[in-house]
Amino acid sequence: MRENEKPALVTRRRLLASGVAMAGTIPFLPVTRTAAAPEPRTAELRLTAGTRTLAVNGKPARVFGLIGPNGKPGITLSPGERFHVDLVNRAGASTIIHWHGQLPPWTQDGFPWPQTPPIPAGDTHSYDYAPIAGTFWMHSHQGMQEQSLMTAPLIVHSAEDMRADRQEVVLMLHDFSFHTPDELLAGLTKSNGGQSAMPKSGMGNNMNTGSGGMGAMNMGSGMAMDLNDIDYDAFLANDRTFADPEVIRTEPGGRVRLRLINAASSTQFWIDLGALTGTVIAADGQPVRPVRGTRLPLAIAQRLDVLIDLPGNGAYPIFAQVEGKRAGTAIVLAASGAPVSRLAAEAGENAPPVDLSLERRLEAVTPLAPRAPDVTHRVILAGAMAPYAWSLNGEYWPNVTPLMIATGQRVAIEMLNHTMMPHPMHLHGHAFQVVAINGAPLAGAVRDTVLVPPMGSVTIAFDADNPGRWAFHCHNLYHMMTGMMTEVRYPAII
Ligand SMILES: [Cu+2]
Repeated sequence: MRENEKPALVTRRRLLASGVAMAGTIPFLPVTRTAAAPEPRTAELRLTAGTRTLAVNGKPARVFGLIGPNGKPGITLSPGERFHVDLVNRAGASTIIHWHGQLPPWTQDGFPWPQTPPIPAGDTHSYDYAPIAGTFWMHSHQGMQEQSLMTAPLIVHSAEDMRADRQEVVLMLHDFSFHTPDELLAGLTKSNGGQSAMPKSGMGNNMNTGSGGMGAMNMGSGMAMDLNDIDYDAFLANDRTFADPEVIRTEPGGRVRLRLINAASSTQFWIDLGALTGTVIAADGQPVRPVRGTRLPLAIAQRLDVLIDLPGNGAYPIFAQVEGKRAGTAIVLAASGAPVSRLAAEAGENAPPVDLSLERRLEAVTPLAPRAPDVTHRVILAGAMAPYAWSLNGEYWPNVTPLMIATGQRVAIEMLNHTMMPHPMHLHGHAFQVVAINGAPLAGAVRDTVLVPPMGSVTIAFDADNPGRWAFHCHNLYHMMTGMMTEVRYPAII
């Protein structure tokens, strides 16, 4: 809630929260606002791309940031409010910000097409479109600024959100290195797997040798899959590490809507609710039929909304453990007044690879209407760790052949992963439904990012209703930077 909004009724919860609101949390919503519903906002909201300093492992870290009109990261919109934003570039470098999962006209998507170049340092660019409600995020699509934390939450409230008596908590995840993104990429692409600036156990080995390095996991078939291309210095939850987690005060016995956002550049997590059980109610901002769980896989760029009923007066850590590692990060939900002790040591065992166990259980509340596809594109995901390069249909961005679609078509894209890496695939400008996994039909979630596991396949379908040029890519930043991106294009777009 922004400062100029005056709710008619301030609940006990809201009072409780207002004293402890910290970066990454959204202050409570009023329960009753019928008499005081704000007029639709007409003025632009200001979003500033800039730099800031974090403390990570006791050392200062200079990173980018996207600061919204209330001085906190990102933007939160009220029901019916337009995304009417002036993006002010104070980052000292050109930038362009993508509104991940939102469905604006393509010229406002925040992707550096020739027609929509990056915003020069010092300039301001305006956006104005009707957003869709849910948990979304924003990140730079310029170079590797995303790795330097040019990311923020983008939360669009629905009318139902405003009626519900529940505390909203945003948990945004990052991977962090004191090396520059250029150094990290150079460490990966150095030929022959030789000594790099950032040695990674197992890197440079043949991917099928099952060398057992930190980043390799045996799949039980004698083959090893590769995880975690980069050895990061820290993993962050709302910019904080496992050793120094954010503590969010809650109402004893209250209900929390946890908005999980994996904003990491190259890391997938298992969300572990510990002693709590949650109910997943949305994936990538789009409502799904409720699914209960305590350990939830979260691929790069994905979001999950989870309702949690807090059992009492305790303190409850929410862990995010990196796949293939013991390491991770956390936040703590602690009842007002409850003592918060130091978190126990990190997990005793490496987490398994993030998988499609949850994806298989998800069902969209609003699925696509039944219809056979008018066009089906098959896309082969290829590449390897050595040499480090990744492709779609044998092509490396920007030298690609667009996948052509036309307005009114039902489009299917069948993605076949011929690699030993998982690839979180993201389509801009459209929400798609997951309609098959490994060839088995499914009436799955409607979302914007889906994981295609090693040697697996996933088919998505969507209605072509947003003419333009749209990026379609792996959301592992280093895969994208070495080629794993193509274009989905409508005809007659120039
Ligand atoms: Cu990938």
